[in-house]
Amino acid sequence: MLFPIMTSTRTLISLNGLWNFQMDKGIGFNEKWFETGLKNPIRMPVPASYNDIYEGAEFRDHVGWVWYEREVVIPSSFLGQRMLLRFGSVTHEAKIYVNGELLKEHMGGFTPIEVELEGHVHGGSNRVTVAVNNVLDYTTLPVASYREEQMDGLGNIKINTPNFDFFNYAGIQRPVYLWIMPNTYVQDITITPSIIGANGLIAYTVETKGVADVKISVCDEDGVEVAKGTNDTGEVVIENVHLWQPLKSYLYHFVVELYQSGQLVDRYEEPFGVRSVEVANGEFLINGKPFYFKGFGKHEDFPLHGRGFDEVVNVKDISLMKWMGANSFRTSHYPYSEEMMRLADREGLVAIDEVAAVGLHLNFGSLVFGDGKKHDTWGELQTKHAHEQAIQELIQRDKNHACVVMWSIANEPASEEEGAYEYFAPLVELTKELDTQKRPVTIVTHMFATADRCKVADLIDVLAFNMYYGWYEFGGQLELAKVRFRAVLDAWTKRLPNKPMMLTEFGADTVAGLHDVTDTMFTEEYQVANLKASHEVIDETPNFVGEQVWNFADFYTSQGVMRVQGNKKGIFTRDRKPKLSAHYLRQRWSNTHL
Ligand code: GCB
Repeated sequence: MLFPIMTSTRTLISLNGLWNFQMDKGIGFNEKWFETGLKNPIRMPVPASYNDIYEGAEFRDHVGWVWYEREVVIPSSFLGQRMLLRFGSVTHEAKIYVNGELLKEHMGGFTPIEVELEGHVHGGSNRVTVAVNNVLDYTTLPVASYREEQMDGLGNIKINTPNFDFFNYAGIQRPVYLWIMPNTYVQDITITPSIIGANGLIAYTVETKGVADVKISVCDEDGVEVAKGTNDTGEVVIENVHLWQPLKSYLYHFVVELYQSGQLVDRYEEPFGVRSVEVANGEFLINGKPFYFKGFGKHEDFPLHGRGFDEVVNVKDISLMKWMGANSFRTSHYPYSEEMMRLADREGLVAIDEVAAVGLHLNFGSLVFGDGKKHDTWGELQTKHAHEQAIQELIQRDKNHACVVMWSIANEPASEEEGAYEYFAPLVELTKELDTQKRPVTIVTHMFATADRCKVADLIDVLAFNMYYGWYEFGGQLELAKVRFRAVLDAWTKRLPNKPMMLTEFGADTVAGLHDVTDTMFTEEYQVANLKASHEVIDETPNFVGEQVWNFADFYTSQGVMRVQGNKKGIFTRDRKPKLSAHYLRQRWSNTHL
């Protein structure tokens, strides 16, 4: 899938800005708001999560449908061309109407939606209406429990409880565009680079709509053409190739032009990097050199915007990561905006790209906070279809990104329960089959899925652990935590001596400004001590290929007795001020031995 850009043959018009907005208490579809227009709209910025824009729990915690609407003026000169309405994402379910007509339905809140407009719009003013539903359940990714209950005095209440630890922000959270292009057009480009000696070998496939002659060329960063071809599928060689390297990126442009009778009809440019990724002998190799992941699990999360796209925050976050000596992040726990992935390509940040498969564990916490029953996670969940779709859409969208070095197809599933292997084996296979670059695949596991219990470890290329010794186990007892952590890792080394392993999460909740001389949980000093304790252990462990701290910044969550206005495991506060640990990590990560 192509990222929306302007070229000499394509026009891109932003539809960001203020849209009309209305909450729906269950009457919108009956009253046909898509036909009548919204009756009592308020103003809503797009892109943004709607939850924190207006006051009141009823607004923030609304469960169900909301409606967005705006007029889109189409110049008559565009009619007859291909017109796309393109949403970076709509979270989680969308029904998109144009002039009252339902043109698209989409489920899955973190991948783009394209709506073909030709034949459904006229020159002048057209009305776009988007009904957005934030309900999640046992069939969706992420996973949540959903039920309706009759409550005295309140009537029928919808209770939607996330099975994950971030706020269920929703709405039109990424940019919206009108994209106009010729009817004969480049539909997709797949680039598969490899390195042969000093040269880059670029295998490519160009998909087109309509009959045209295809010309492709590769341009370097100075705009100089370094390779060219005339087929829609083939290989070209870049001599003396500049490699894309972690923190030292180099991006070529793959330019596709379509010609009819010698006339240019469409042109598209895709940036790409030449690098190799491989797992061998317990190492993670980028361009044949061992790579050690230093960085974070993150969230798209910021005050007021919620999960809404924010270029300022993205640039700042990458700048802060570089300031710390970090070289990587995981898109925990859902695909991030395409703009962020392009920025990571440009800045040389390495990414583990994750689908929104979080919450696939029905026994985590259910004994304390849930219904107290023992569940059969893989028997009860019905996420297979959503999961396949999520993997397909992620790879379709992100396949050409140099920054993506590994796919994560789930976070903390019930990998220790019967049925996990059978659930995941086909999904790992699907991921490998779809990715022409054959990047490594991982499943991020939780700390209780130990080496003797985990059923998916043989399926994956890198063991990616979320382990909170010194927090969820042996909190405040770091000497004990180290002993347990060491034993757990030793058991993994014994089970899979040749598999690289890394931490994708470790850390401690820390309230900025809280201090103590003797290590005490929640203080800034304890966060440092906790990280140091983990470092002591992993530095002694063979085949350890990286550490990503949880989390880059504090982030908002559902309310609960474990969360103080959100999750406080950030190394930065939610508004990006450093805690003590930022300075400690900066020192460690600037150390070249890692
Ligand atoms: C985890 C989850 C992450 C949570 C984190 C925590 O293991 O993957 O989503 O936020 O723990 O802080 O508890």
